[in-house]
Amino acid sequence: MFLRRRIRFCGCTLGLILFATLASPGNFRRVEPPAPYGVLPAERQVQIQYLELYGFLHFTVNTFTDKEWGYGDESEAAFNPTDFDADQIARAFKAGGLKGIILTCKHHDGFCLWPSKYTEHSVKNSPWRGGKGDAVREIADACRRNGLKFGVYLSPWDRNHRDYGRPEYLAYYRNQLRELLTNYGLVFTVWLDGANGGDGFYGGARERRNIDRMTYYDWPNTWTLVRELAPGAAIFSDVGPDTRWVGNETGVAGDPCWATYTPHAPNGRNPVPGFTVYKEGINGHRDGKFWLPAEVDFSIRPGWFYHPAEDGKVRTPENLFQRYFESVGHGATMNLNVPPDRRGRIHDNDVRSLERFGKLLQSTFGNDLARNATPVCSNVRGGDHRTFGGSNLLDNDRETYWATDDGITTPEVVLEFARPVVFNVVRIREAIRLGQRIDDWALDAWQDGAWVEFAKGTAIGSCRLVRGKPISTAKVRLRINRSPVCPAVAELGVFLEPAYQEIR
Ligand code: FUL
Repeated sequence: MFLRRRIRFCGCTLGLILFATLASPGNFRRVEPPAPYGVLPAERQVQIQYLELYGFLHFTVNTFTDKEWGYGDESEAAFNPTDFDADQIARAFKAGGLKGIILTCKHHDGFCLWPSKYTEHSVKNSPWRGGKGDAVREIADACRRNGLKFGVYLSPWDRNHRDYGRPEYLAYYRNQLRELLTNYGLVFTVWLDGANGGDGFYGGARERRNIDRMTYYDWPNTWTLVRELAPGAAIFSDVGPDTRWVGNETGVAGDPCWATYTPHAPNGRNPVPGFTVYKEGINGHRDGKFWLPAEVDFSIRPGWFYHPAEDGKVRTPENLFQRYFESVGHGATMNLNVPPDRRGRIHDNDVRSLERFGKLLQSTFGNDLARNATPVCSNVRGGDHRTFGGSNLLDNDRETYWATDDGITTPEVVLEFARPVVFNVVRIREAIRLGQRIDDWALDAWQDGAWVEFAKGTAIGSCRLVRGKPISTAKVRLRINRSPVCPAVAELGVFLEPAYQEIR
Protein backbone atom coordinates (compact mmCIF):
# COMPACT_ATOMS: atom_id res chain seq x y z
CA MET A 1 0.00 0.00 0.00
CA PHE A 2 2.73 2.41 1.13
CA LEU A 3 4.77 1.53 -1.90
CA ARG A 4 1.89 2.12 -4.28
CA ARG A 5 1.09 5.50 -2.75
CA ARG A 6 4.74 6.53 -2.93
CA ILE A 7 4.95 5.65 -6.56
CA ARG A 8 1.80 7.57 -7.41
CA PHE A 9 2.92 10.56 -5.35
CA CYS A 10 6.39 10.81 -6.83
CA GLY A 11 5.22 10.55 -10.42
CA CYS A 12 5.98 8.14 -13.12
CA THR A 13 9.77 8.47 -13.56
CA LEU A 14 10.59 8.37 -9.88
CA GLY A 15 8.17 5.52 -9.46
CA LEU A 16 9.88 3.52 -12.14
CA ILE A 17 13.29 4.13 -10.62
CA LEU A 18 12.00 3.04 -7.22
CA PHE A 19 10.42 -0.07 -8.73
CA ALA A 20 13.57 -0.95 -10.64
CA THR A 21 15.66 -0.55 -7.49
CA LEU A 22 13.37 -2.71 -5.40
CA ALA A 23 13.09 -5.32 -8.11
CA SER A 24 16.82 -5.64 -8.54
CA PRO A 25 18.01 -9.11 -7.53
CA GLY A 26 20.12 -7.79 -4.66
CA ASN A 27 17.01 -6.80 -2.71
CA PHE A 28 15.41 -10.24 -2.71
CA ARG A 29 16.86 -13.12 -0.79
CA ARG A 30 16.81 -15.94 -3.27
CA VAL A 31 15.70 -19.13 -1.62
CA GLU A 32 17.53 -22.08 -3.12
CA PRO A 33 15.46 -25.11 -4.08
CA PRO A 34 16.08 -28.26 -2.05
CA ALA A 35 19.05 -30.34 -3.14
CA PRO A 36 17.92 -33.47 -5.02
CA TYR A 37 17.98 -36.69 -3.03
CA GLY A 38 19.40 -40.04 -4.18
CA VAL A 39 19.13 -41.30 -7.75
CA LEU A 40 17.03 -39.16 -10.06
CA PRO A 41 14.82 -39.79 -13.09
CA ALA A 42 15.94 -38.96 -16.62
CA GLU A 43 13.55 -36.77 -18.61
CA ARG A 44 12.16 -39.79 -20.55
CA GLN A 45 11.36 -41.45 -17.21
CA VAL A 46 9.63 -38.36 -15.88
CA GLN A 47 7.56 -38.23 -19.06
CA ILE A 48 6.39 -41.84 -18.94
CA GLN A 49 5.61 -41.54 -15.23
CA TYR A 50 3.53 -38.44 -15.90
CA LEU A 51 1.67 -40.41 -18.59
CA GLU A 52 0.63 -42.95 -15.93
CA LEU A 53 -1.82 -44.92 -18.05
CA TYR A 54 -1.31 -46.44 -21.49
CA GLY A 55 -2.05 -49.71 -23.24
CA PHE A 56 -0.71 -52.71 -25.05
CA LEU A 57 -2.08 -53.88 -28.40
CA HIS A 58 -1.36 -57.60 -28.87
CA PHE A 59 -2.04 -58.45 -32.48
CA THR A 60 -0.47 -61.01 -34.85
CA VAL A 61 -1.18 -64.37 -36.50
CA ASN A 62 -2.17 -65.66 -33.04
CA THR A 63 -5.33 -63.57 -33.28
CA PHE A 64 -6.40 -65.84 -36.14
CA THR A 65 -4.96 -69.16 -34.95
CA ASP A 66 -6.33 -68.81 -31.41
CA LYS A 67 -2.89 -69.13 -29.81
CA GLU A 68 -0.94 -67.16 -27.24
CA TRP A 69 2.53 -68.12 -28.48
CA GLY A 70 2.75 -68.90 -32.19
CA TYR A 71 5.34 -71.53 -33.05
CA GLY A 72 6.76 -69.51 -35.93
CA ASP A 73 5.53 -71.76 -38.75
CA GLU A 74 2.24 -69.92 -39.31
CA SER A 75 1.47 -69.09 -42.90
CA GLU A 76 1.46 -65.35 -43.67
CA ALA A 77 -1.97 -66.03 -45.16
CA ALA A 78 -3.29 -66.50 -41.62
CA PHE A 79 -3.09 -62.77 -40.98
CA ASN A 80 -6.22 -61.38 -42.58
CA PRO A 81 -8.25 -58.92 -40.51
CA THR A 82 -11.55 -58.38 -42.27
CA ASP A 83 -12.17 -54.80 -41.19
CA PHE A 84 -9.00 -53.38 -39.67
CA ASP A 85 -9.65 -49.92 -38.29
CA ALA A 86 -6.78 -48.24 -36.48
CA ASP A 87 -8.91 -45.21 -35.62
CA GLN A 88 -11.56 -47.37 -33.97
CA ILE A 89 -8.77 -48.94 -31.90
CA ALA A 90 -7.24 -45.60 -31.00
CA ARG A 91 -10.62 -44.15 -30.06
CA ALA A 92 -11.37 -47.12 -27.78
CA PHE A 93 -8.04 -46.67 -25.98
CA LYS A 94 -8.61 -42.96 -25.68
CA ALA A 95 -12.10 -43.46 -24.27
CA GLY A 96 -10.48 -45.57 -21.53
CA GLY A 97 -8.21 -42.67 -20.56
CA LEU A 98 -5.17 -44.47 -21.98
CA LYS A 99 -2.51 -42.06 -23.23
CA GLY A 100 -0.57 -44.30 -25.60
CA ILE A 101 -0.52 -47.60 -27.48
CA ILE A 102 2.36 -50.09 -27.52
CA LEU A 103 1.94 -52.34 -30.55
CA THR A 104 3.38 -55.87 -30.75
CA CYS A 105 5.11 -55.10 -34.05
CA LYS A 106 6.56 -58.61 -33.82
CA HIS A 107 5.63 -61.18 -31.18
CA HIS A 108 7.50 -64.44 -30.44
CA ASP A 109 6.12 -66.06 -33.64
CA GLY A 110 8.24 -63.65 -35.68
CA PHE A 111 5.45 -62.36 -37.95
CA CYS A 112 6.00 -58.66 -38.68
CA LEU A 113 3.10 -56.23 -38.77
CA TRP A 114 5.10 -53.97 -41.06
CA PRO A 115 6.71 -54.81 -44.42
CA SER A 116 10.21 -55.21 -43.05
CA LYS A 117 13.01 -55.24 -45.63
CA TYR A 118 14.70 -58.04 -43.73
CA THR A 119 12.14 -60.85 -43.85
CA GLU A 120 9.40 -62.30 -46.00
CA HIS A 121 7.47 -63.29 -42.88
CA SER A 122 5.33 -60.19 -42.69
CA VAL A 123 2.17 -58.41 -43.77
CA LYS A 124 3.62 -58.04 -47.25
CA ASN A 125 2.92 -61.73 -47.94
CA SER A 126 -0.49 -61.74 -46.33
CA PRO A 127 -3.80 -61.27 -48.13
CA TRP A 128 -4.56 -58.23 -45.93
CA ARG A 129 -4.76 -55.05 -48.05
CA GLY A 130 -3.48 -57.16 -50.97
CA GLY A 131 -0.06 -57.40 -49.32
CA LYS A 132 0.29 -53.60 -49.35
CA GLY A 133 -0.74 -53.07 -45.73
CA ASP A 134 1.40 -51.75 -42.87
CA ALA A 135 -0.31 -52.14 -39.51
CA VAL A 136 2.52 -50.35 -37.70
CA ARG A 137 2.05 -47.31 -39.91
CA GLU A 138 -1.73 -47.34 -39.51
CA ILE A 139 -1.57 -47.65 -35.72
CA ALA A 140 1.21 -45.06 -35.40
CA ASP A 141 -0.73 -42.59 -37.57
CA ALA A 142 -4.02 -43.24 -35.77
CA CYS A 143 -2.24 -42.61 -32.46
CA ARG A 144 -1.09 -39.24 -33.69
CA ARG A 145 -4.50 -38.32 -35.10
CA ASN A 146 -6.11 -39.17 -31.77
CA GLY A 147 -3.55 -37.48 -29.54
CA LEU A 148 -2.01 -40.73 -28.26
CA LYS A 149 1.65 -41.69 -27.96
CA PHE A 150 2.98 -44.62 -29.93
CA GLY A 151 5.23 -47.35 -28.53
CA VAL A 152 7.00 -50.37 -29.94
CA TYR A 153 7.17 -53.99 -28.75
CA LEU A 154 9.67 -56.07 -30.72
CA SER A 155 10.08 -59.58 -29.33
CA PRO A 156 13.74 -60.55 -28.94
CA TRP A 157 12.74 -64.22 -29.11
CA ASP A 158 11.83 -65.07 -32.71
CA ARG A 159 10.54 -68.60 -33.33
CA ASN A 160 10.39 -68.07 -37.06
CA HIS A 161 13.87 -66.85 -37.91
CA ARG A 162 16.40 -69.37 -39.09
CA ASP A 163 19.28 -67.55 -37.42
CA TYR A 164 17.71 -67.27 -33.99
CA GLY A 165 20.31 -68.34 -31.42
CA ARG A 166 23.24 -67.37 -33.68
CA PRO A 167 25.08 -64.05 -33.79
CA GLU A 168 23.54 -63.22 -37.21
CA TYR A 169 20.11 -62.87 -35.61
CA LEU A 170 21.30 -59.95 -33.54
CA ALA A 171 22.02 -57.95 -36.68
CA TYR A 172 18.50 -58.83 -37.91
CA TYR A 173 16.92 -57.75 -34.63
CA ARG A 174 18.78 -54.44 -34.63
CA ASN A 175 17.94 -53.79 -38.29
CA GLN A 176 14.30 -54.20 -37.43
CA LEU A 177 14.58 -51.88 -34.45
CA ARG A 178 16.18 -49.35 -36.75
CA GLU A 179 13.26 -49.64 -39.17
CA LEU A 180 10.71 -49.17 -36.41
CA LEU A 181 12.51 -46.29 -34.76
CA THR A 182 13.24 -44.33 -37.91
CA ASN A 183 10.17 -44.77 -40.10
CA TYR A 184 7.21 -44.31 -37.78
CA GLY A 185 7.70 -41.01 -35.97
CA LEU A 186 8.36 -40.46 -32.28
CA VAL A 187 8.13 -43.47 -30.00
CA PHE A 188 7.48 -43.08 -26.27
CA THR A 189 8.62 -46.52 -25.15
CA VAL A 190 10.47 -49.57 -26.46
CA TRP A 191 9.23 -52.70 -24.72
CA LEU A 192 11.78 -55.51 -24.43
CA ASP A 193 10.27 -58.83 -23.44
CA GLY A 194 12.22 -61.23 -21.27
CA ALA A 195 10.47 -64.41 -22.49
CA ASN A 196 12.69 -66.98 -24.22
CA GLY A 197 10.89 -70.29 -24.55
CA GLY A 198 13.37 -72.49 -26.42
CA ASP A 199 11.65 -74.45 -29.15
CA GLY A 200 10.39 -73.12 -32.45
CA PHE A 201 10.22 -73.38 -36.23
CA TYR A 202 13.51 -71.53 -36.84
CA GLY A 203 13.36 -71.57 -40.63
CA GLY A 204 12.26 -75.20 -40.72
CA ALA A 205 14.71 -76.64 -38.18
CA ARG A 206 11.87 -77.23 -35.70
CA GLU A 207 14.12 -77.64 -32.74
CA ARG A 208 14.92 -76.34 -29.31
CA ARG A 209 17.41 -73.49 -29.18
CA ASN A 210 18.70 -72.43 -25.85
CA ILE A 211 20.53 -69.16 -25.69
CA ASP A 212 22.81 -67.83 -22.98
CA ARG A 213 20.60 -65.08 -21.65
CA MET A 214 23.59 -63.42 -19.98
CA THR A 215 25.44 -62.74 -23.19
CA TYR A 216 23.42 -63.59 -26.30
CA TYR A 217 21.47 -60.39 -26.80
CA ASP A 218 24.30 -58.01 -25.89
CA TRP A 219 21.68 -55.66 -24.48
CA PRO A 220 23.91 -52.67 -23.70
CA ASN A 221 24.63 -52.18 -27.40
CA THR A 222 20.97 -52.52 -28.34
CA TRP A 223 20.08 -49.92 -25.72
CA THR A 224 22.73 -47.63 -27.18
CA LEU A 225 21.08 -48.01 -30.57
CA VAL A 226 17.68 -47.11 -29.10
CA ARG A 227 19.18 -44.08 -27.39
CA GLU A 228 20.69 -42.96 -30.66
CA LEU A 229 17.49 -43.40 -32.68
CA ALA A 230 14.86 -42.54 -30.06
CA PRO A 231 16.43 -40.61 -27.18
CA GLY A 232 13.01 -39.80 -25.71
CA ALA A 233 11.84 -43.43 -25.59
CA ALA A 234 11.76 -45.13 -22.21
CA ILE A 235 13.23 -48.63 -22.51
CA PHE A 236 11.26 -51.25 -20.58
CA SER A 237 12.65 -54.60 -19.49
CA ASP A 238 13.10 -56.69 -16.35
CA VAL A 239 16.19 -54.58 -15.64
CA GLY A 240 15.22 -51.27 -17.27
CA PRO A 241 17.20 -49.18 -18.02
CA ASP A 242 14.16 -46.85 -17.79
CA THR A 243 11.15 -48.81 -16.53
CA ARG A 244 11.05 -52.21 -14.86
CA TRP A 245 8.62 -55.11 -14.86
CA VAL A 246 6.57 -55.14 -11.67
CA GLY A 247 6.97 -58.93 -11.50
CA ASN A 248 3.38 -60.07 -12.08
CA GLU A 249 0.68 -59.80 -14.74
CA THR A 250 -2.28 -59.35 -12.43
CA GLY A 251 -2.52 -55.57 -12.41
CA VAL A 252 -1.09 -54.77 -9.00
CA ALA A 253 2.03 -53.05 -7.77
CA GLY A 254 3.21 -53.64 -4.24
CA ASP A 255 2.68 -51.30 -1.36
CA PRO A 256 5.18 -49.76 -1.17
CA CYS A 257 6.37 -49.70 -4.76
CA TRP A 258 9.55 -47.61 -4.72
CA ALA A 259 10.65 -46.02 -7.98
CA THR A 260 14.21 -46.94 -7.05
CA TYR A 261 15.41 -50.48 -7.71
CA THR A 262 18.52 -52.64 -7.82
CA PRO A 263 17.88 -55.60 -10.15
CA HIS A 264 19.28 -58.88 -8.80
CA ALA A 265 19.66 -62.28 -10.45
CA PRO A 266 19.45 -65.69 -8.78
CA ASN A 267 22.68 -66.91 -7.14
CA GLY A 268 24.34 -63.52 -7.28
CA ARG A 269 24.71 -63.67 -11.08
CA ASN A 270 24.30 -60.77 -13.50
CA PRO A 271 20.69 -59.65 -13.91
CA VAL A 272 19.53 -59.45 -17.54
CA PRO A 273 16.06 -59.34 -19.16
CA GLY A 274 14.47 -62.72 -18.51
CA PHE A 275 16.82 -63.53 -15.64
CA THR A 276 16.16 -61.59 -12.47
CA VAL A 277 14.71 -62.14 -9.04
CA TYR A 278 11.67 -60.54 -10.60
CA LYS A 279 9.54 -60.72 -7.48
CA GLU A 280 11.64 -57.87 -6.10
CA GLY A 281 10.11 -55.66 -8.80
CA ILE A 282 6.82 -55.63 -6.91
CA ASN A 283 8.14 -53.42 -4.11
CA GLY A 284 11.37 -52.10 -5.59
CA HIS A 285 14.06 -51.08 -3.14
CA ARG A 286 14.14 -48.01 -0.96
CA ASP A 287 17.39 -46.29 -2.01
CA GLY A 288 17.92 -48.78 -4.86
CA LYS A 289 20.85 -48.04 -7.15
CA PHE A 290 18.73 -46.91 -10.10
CA TRP A 291 15.66 -44.82 -10.77
CA LEU A 292 13.61 -47.61 -12.37
CA PRO A 293 9.88 -47.15 -11.79
CA ALA A 294 7.61 -50.17 -12.14
CA GLU A 295 5.24 -50.75 -15.02
CA VAL A 296 2.19 -52.92 -14.33
CA ASP A 297 1.25 -54.78 -17.51
CA PHE A 298 -1.87 -56.92 -17.62
CA SER A 299 -4.70 -57.78 -19.96
CA ILE A 300 -8.35 -56.80 -20.05
CA ARG A 301 -9.01 -60.48 -20.94
CA PRO A 302 -7.43 -63.68 -19.62
CA GLY A 303 -5.13 -63.91 -22.68
CA TRP A 304 -2.85 -61.32 -24.27
CA PHE A 305 -4.30 -62.09 -27.71
CA TYR A 306 -7.92 -62.15 -28.76
CA HIS A 307 -9.79 -65.43 -28.34
CA PRO A 308 -13.52 -65.58 -29.12
CA ALA A 309 -14.02 -67.89 -26.14
CA GLU A 310 -12.98 -65.01 -23.87
CA ASP A 311 -15.57 -62.51 -25.08
CA GLY A 312 -17.50 -63.02 -21.86
CA LYS A 313 -14.42 -62.67 -19.67
CA VAL A 314 -13.60 -59.01 -20.19
CA ARG A 315 -12.66 -57.16 -17.01
CA THR A 316 -15.39 -54.90 -15.73
CA PRO A 317 -14.86 -51.13 -15.51
CA GLU A 318 -14.91 -51.43 -11.71
CA ASN A 319 -12.18 -54.06 -11.87
CA LEU A 320 -10.04 -51.80 -14.10
CA PHE A 321 -10.67 -48.90 -11.75
CA GLN A 322 -9.52 -50.93 -8.75
CA ARG A 323 -6.40 -52.03 -10.71
CA TYR A 324 -5.73 -48.34 -11.42
CA PHE A 325 -5.69 -47.63 -7.69
CA GLU A 326 -3.35 -50.57 -7.15
CA SER A 327 -0.91 -49.69 -9.93
CA VAL A 328 -0.91 -45.96 -10.70
CA GLY A 329 -2.03 -45.37 -7.13
CA HIS A 330 1.10 -47.11 -5.87
CA GLY A 331 3.44 -45.02 -8.00
CA ALA A 332 3.71 -47.38 -10.99
CA THR A 333 2.50 -46.94 -14.56
CA MET A 334 -0.42 -49.04 -15.81
CA ASN A 335 -0.08 -50.78 -19.19
CA LEU A 336 -3.46 -52.29 -19.99
CA ASN A 337 -3.59 -54.74 -22.89
CA VAL A 338 -6.68 -54.59 -25.11
CA PRO A 339 -6.34 -56.99 -28.07
CA PRO A 340 -8.10 -56.40 -31.39
CA ASP A 341 -10.36 -59.17 -32.67
CA ARG A 342 -10.28 -60.92 -36.06
CA ARG A 343 -11.84 -57.94 -37.75
CA GLY A 344 -8.94 -55.83 -36.52
CA ARG A 345 -11.17 -53.81 -34.23
CA ILE A 346 -11.70 -53.70 -30.49
CA HIS A 347 -14.62 -55.96 -29.57
CA ASP A 348 -17.76 -54.22 -28.29
CA ASN A 349 -17.45 -55.76 -24.84
CA ASP A 350 -13.97 -54.33 -24.40
CA VAL A 351 -15.04 -50.96 -25.83
CA ARG A 352 -17.88 -50.74 -23.33
CA SER A 353 -15.61 -51.60 -20.44
CA LEU A 354 -13.02 -49.05 -21.53
CA GLU A 355 -15.62 -46.32 -21.97
CA ARG A 356 -17.04 -46.80 -18.51
CA PHE A 357 -13.58 -47.07 -16.98
CA GLY A 358 -12.66 -43.78 -18.68
CA LYS A 359 -15.80 -42.18 -17.27
CA LEU A 360 -15.00 -43.42 -13.78
CA LEU A 361 -11.57 -41.82 -14.03
CA GLN A 362 -12.97 -38.60 -15.43
CA SER A 363 -15.82 -38.21 -12.98
CA THR A 364 -13.54 -38.99 -10.04
CA PHE A 365 -10.36 -37.12 -10.87
CA GLY A 366 -11.97 -34.39 -12.99
CA ASN A 367 -13.13 -32.58 -9.89
CA ASP A 368 -10.46 -31.86 -7.30
CA LEU A 369 -12.36 -30.78 -4.21
CA ALA A 370 -9.18 -29.40 -2.67
CA ARG A 371 -8.82 -26.75 -5.37
CA ASN A 372 -10.44 -24.05 -3.27
CA ALA A 373 -9.11 -25.17 0.10
CA THR A 374 -6.64 -23.05 2.07
CA PRO A 375 -3.38 -24.87 2.68
CA VAL A 376 -1.74 -24.13 6.02
CA CYS A 377 1.83 -25.46 6.18
CA SER A 378 3.85 -25.93 9.36
CA ASN A 379 6.92 -24.69 7.48
CA VAL A 380 7.60 -23.16 4.07
CA ARG A 381 11.10 -23.14 2.68
CA GLY A 382 12.81 -19.82 3.37
CA GLY A 383 9.39 -18.27 4.02
CA ASP A 384 9.08 -18.06 0.24
CA HIS A 385 5.39 -18.84 -0.13
CA ARG A 386 5.26 -18.01 -3.81
CA THR A 387 7.95 -20.52 -4.80
CA PHE A 388 7.61 -23.21 -2.14
CA GLY A 389 4.27 -22.55 -0.45
CA GLY A 390 1.20 -24.75 0.03
CA SER A 391 -0.70 -23.27 -2.92
CA ASN A 392 1.62 -25.29 -5.17
CA LEU A 393 -0.11 -28.40 -3.82
CA LEU A 394 -3.40 -27.30 -5.31
CA ASP A 395 -2.42 -25.91 -8.71
CA ASN A 396 -2.60 -29.18 -10.65
CA ASP A 397 0.98 -28.61 -11.77
CA ARG A 398 3.46 -31.40 -11.07
CA GLU A 399 6.42 -29.08 -11.58
CA THR A 400 5.65 -26.79 -8.64
CA TYR A 401 5.83 -28.05 -5.08
CA TRP A 402 5.62 -27.32 -1.40
CA ALA A 403 9.02 -27.67 0.29
CA THR A 404 10.34 -27.00 3.75
CA ASP A 405 13.64 -25.70 5.09
CA ASP A 406 16.53 -28.13 5.14
CA GLY A 407 16.37 -30.01 8.41
CA ILE A 408 12.57 -29.75 8.63
CA THR A 409 11.80 -33.35 7.75
CA THR A 410 8.51 -33.98 9.60
CA PRO A 411 6.28 -31.09 8.54
CA GLU A 412 2.54 -31.12 8.02
CA VAL A 413 0.04 -29.30 5.86
CA VAL A 414 -3.61 -28.79 6.70
CA LEU A 415 -6.16 -28.19 3.97
CA GLU A 416 -8.88 -25.98 5.42
CA PHE A 417 -12.21 -25.99 3.62
CA ALA A 418 -14.71 -23.13 3.82
CA ARG A 419 -17.47 -25.72 4.08
CA PRO A 420 -17.17 -29.42 4.98
CA VAL A 421 -16.36 -31.64 1.99
CA VAL A 422 -17.19 -35.29 1.39
CA PHE A 423 -14.43 -37.32 -0.27
CA ASN A 424 -13.21 -40.90 -0.45
CA VAL A 425 -10.04 -40.58 -2.52
CA VAL A 426 -6.84 -38.67 -1.79
CA ARG A 427 -3.98 -38.21 -4.25
CA ILE A 428 -0.48 -37.25 -3.17
CA ARG A 429 2.39 -36.63 -5.56
CA GLU A 430 6.03 -36.00 -4.77
CA ALA A 431 8.11 -33.70 -6.97
CA ILE A 432 9.96 -36.65 -8.48
CA ARG A 433 12.60 -34.61 -10.27
CA LEU A 434 14.05 -34.11 -6.77
CA GLY A 435 14.09 -37.85 -6.08
CA GLN A 436 11.92 -40.09 -3.92
CA ARG A 437 12.28 -38.37 -0.57
CA ILE A 438 9.47 -39.34 1.78
CA ASP A 439 9.67 -42.51 3.89
CA ASP A 440 6.53 -42.36 5.98
CA TRP A 441 3.31 -40.33 5.91
CA ALA A 442 -0.21 -40.26 7.33
CA LEU A 443 -3.51 -38.52 6.60
CA ASP A 444 -5.95 -37.26 9.21
CA ALA A 445 -9.44 -35.81 9.06
CA TRP A 446 -10.81 -33.34 11.62
CA GLN A 447 -13.75 -35.11 13.24
CA ASP A 448 -15.75 -33.81 16.23
CA GLY A 449 -12.97 -31.53 17.43
CA ALA A 450 -10.03 -33.95 17.04
CA TRP A 451 -7.74 -35.37 14.37
CA VAL A 452 -8.54 -38.91 13.28
CA GLU A 453 -6.02 -40.80 11.17
CA PHE A 454 -7.62 -42.44 8.12
CA ALA A 455 -4.62 -43.54 6.03
CA LYS A 456 -0.89 -44.02 6.29
CA GLY A 457 1.93 -45.43 4.25
CA THR A 458 5.58 -45.31 3.31
CA ALA A 459 6.36 -44.63 -0.38
CA ILE A 460 4.64 -41.78 -2.25
CA GLY A 461 6.66 -41.13 -5.42
CA SER A 462 4.92 -39.86 -8.53
CA CYS A 463 1.44 -40.80 -7.36
CA ARG A 464 -0.03 -42.25 -4.23
CA LEU A 465 -3.79 -42.83 -4.13
CA VAL A 466 -5.81 -43.56 -1.04
CA ARG A 467 -9.30 -44.99 -1.54
CA GLY A 468 -11.77 -45.61 1.25
CA LYS A 469 -15.24 -44.90 2.53
CA PRO A 470 -16.51 -41.31 2.22
CA ILE A 471 -15.37 -38.90 4.92
CA SER A 472 -17.05 -35.60 5.68
CA THR A 473 -14.75 -32.99 7.16
CA ALA A 474 -13.67 -29.36 7.04
CA LYS A 475 -9.98 -30.11 7.53
CA VAL A 476 -7.60 -32.70 6.07
CA ARG A 477 -4.03 -33.02 7.30
CA LEU A 478 -1.02 -34.60 5.60
CA ARG A 479 1.72 -35.48 8.05
CA ILE A 480 5.20 -36.38 6.87
CA ASN A 481 6.51 -38.66 9.60
CA ARG A 482 9.91 -39.51 8.21
CA SER A 483 12.07 -38.25 5.39
CA PRO A 484 15.88 -38.27 5.15
CA VAL A 485 15.76 -34.73 3.74
CA CYS A 486 13.18 -31.97 3.55
CA PRO A 487 10.14 -33.21 1.59
CA ALA A 488 9.02 -31.75 -1.75
CA VAL A 489 5.34 -32.47 -2.39
CA ALA A 490 3.91 -31.47 -5.77
CA GLU A 491 0.20 -32.16 -5.37
CA LEU A 492 -2.41 -32.98 -2.76
CA GLY A 493 -5.94 -33.57 -4.04
CA VAL A 494 -9.18 -34.95 -2.65
CA PHE A 495 -11.92 -36.53 -4.76
CA LEU A 496 -15.23 -38.33 -4.52
CA GLU A 497 -15.82 -41.27 -6.85
CA PRO A 498 -19.18 -41.39 -8.65
CA ALA A 499 -20.53 -44.32 -6.60
CA TYR A 500 -20.79 -41.88 -3.67
CA GLN A 501 -21.52 -38.64 -5.46
CA GLU A 502 -25.26 -38.78 -4.90
CA ILE A 503 -24.79 -38.73 -1.11
CA ARG A 504 -22.78 -35.52 -1.19
C1 FUL B 1 5.28 -62.00 -21.98
C2 FUL B 1 4.97 -62.69 -23.30
O1 FUL B 1 5.44 -64.03 -23.30
C3 FUL B 1 3.48 -62.63 -23.47
O2 FUL B 1 3.05 -63.32 -24.62
C4 FUL B 1 3.07 -61.17 -23.55
O3 FUL B 1 3.60 -60.57 -24.71
C5 FUL B 1 3.56 -60.43 -22.29
C6 FUL B 1 3.31 -58.95 -22.34
O4 FUL B 1 4.94 -60.63 -22.09
O5 FUL B 1 6.56 -62.14 -21.57
